[in-house]
Amino acid sequence: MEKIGMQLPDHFIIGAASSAWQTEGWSSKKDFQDSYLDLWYKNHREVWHNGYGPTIATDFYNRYKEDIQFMKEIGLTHYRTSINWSRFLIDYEHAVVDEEYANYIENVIDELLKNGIEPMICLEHYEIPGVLFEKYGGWGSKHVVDLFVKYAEKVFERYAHKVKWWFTFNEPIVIQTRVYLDAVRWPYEQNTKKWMQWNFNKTLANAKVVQLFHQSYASQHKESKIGVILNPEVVYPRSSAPHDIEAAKMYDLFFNRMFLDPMIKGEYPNELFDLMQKHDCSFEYNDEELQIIKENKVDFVGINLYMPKRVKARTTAWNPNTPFHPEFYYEHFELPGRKMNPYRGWEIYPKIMYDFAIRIKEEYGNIEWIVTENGMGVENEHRFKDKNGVIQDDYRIEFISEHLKWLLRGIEEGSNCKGYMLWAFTDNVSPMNAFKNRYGLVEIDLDDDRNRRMKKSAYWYKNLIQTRQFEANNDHFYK
Ligand code: BGP
Repeated sequence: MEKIGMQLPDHFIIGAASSAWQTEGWSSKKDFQDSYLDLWYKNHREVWHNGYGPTIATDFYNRYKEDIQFMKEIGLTHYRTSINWSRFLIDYEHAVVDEEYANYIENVIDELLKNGIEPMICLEHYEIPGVLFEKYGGWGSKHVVDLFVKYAEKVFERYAHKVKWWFTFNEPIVIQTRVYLDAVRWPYEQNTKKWMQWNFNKTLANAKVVQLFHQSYASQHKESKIGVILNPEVVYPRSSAPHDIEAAKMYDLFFNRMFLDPMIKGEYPNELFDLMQKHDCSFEYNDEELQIIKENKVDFVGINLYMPKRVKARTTAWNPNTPFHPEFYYEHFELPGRKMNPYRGWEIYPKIMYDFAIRIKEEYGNIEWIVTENGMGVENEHRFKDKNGVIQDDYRIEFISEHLKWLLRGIEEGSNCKGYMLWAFTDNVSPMNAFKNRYGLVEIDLDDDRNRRMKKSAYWYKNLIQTRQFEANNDHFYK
């Protein structure tokens, strides 16, 4: 296909992402410091691909210096990861810091800065302490909300002067959707009310941490800001018929606006309150909490965008004896002829970048945002190695180019997007899929002591960062 040359805007960030639990491994973790993910792995290891999980992960805990040299070689200016709440403290009730882990975090931050890489730090990438999950029901508890704020305070006390980019949560909707709505993850309990309460409590926790940051740290560190990483899906109705459009609207309300609206605009959509009442699944809240949410909006947002969501109006009757699920209002729709990533089972549709960019501009006050994740997981990647052992991941280069192309078009039209972070910097552990689908610019060779090797995409990324130019398909979608 004919190619067009693309140019990155000035100061546009090109970075890469990962998280603590997906990379660090359990070195020096104390026995009681399990996170929710660790508990899941311990309790139901059979569902984790080939038995791999968070135990060793990529061993970043011991190999971060080596990895940061790869970041430097690629020319990354920004690296996103998380701090593992369950490991940062030895007493969650009183927020007593684990000095050993805190020291490690400090060393990672210093090593990044020394090598010219800005750390972007998230406070929770599913790493809620397991004991808080078991004792209080995790994010279903308002007490846990307050413990999270205490933890955040300890983190800010130590690192607020070094880190400019902060995030409260990564994808706050995910765990409870898998556990309490769909019951496909441990401990597999369908409970829509719990789903709602987790949604609300995380939104409240976000607001309280934003408040703390703004009141106590922002004035001393003028360049710092705090946001949240959300994973809204760009929803497309099957057709322009009103019933399909309504189905898409309902999906958007329950899964996207559930977090976008209160965190960016400070208010939940009114329709959501009506629907919760109608289906008897309201979260517990009071006016004071709504006021905290209203007054403490994020400074910017990170958006994880991987695939489109397509829905249609229900074609089969909803079983009235099952608990309420938003699917009451829609069914999934598979677009005939869609392009797929067969390993992950996700549709590839790069125009989501443009469509989301325009939406955030028009509906969310054109708030500053960055793409905090986008990427392509591929199984058995070693089959693409050339004679020098370098994975020739041209599919990933094309995936990134096409998504960036559409994102740049959104920026040209005024969307306030400041950067793009690839998921992921190295291959790492996914929930359940473990090392099955590889996402990294840098390969982790499990058969060779987790040896690291740059893939073709890492060289391409390096060139992108140096030249700030790339080529993309001149397809008919692009003007
Ligand atoms: C996002 C998560 C990441 C990462 C990524 C890839 O939802 O924030 O942690 O896991 O998805 O998805 P998966 O690992 O399930 O293939």
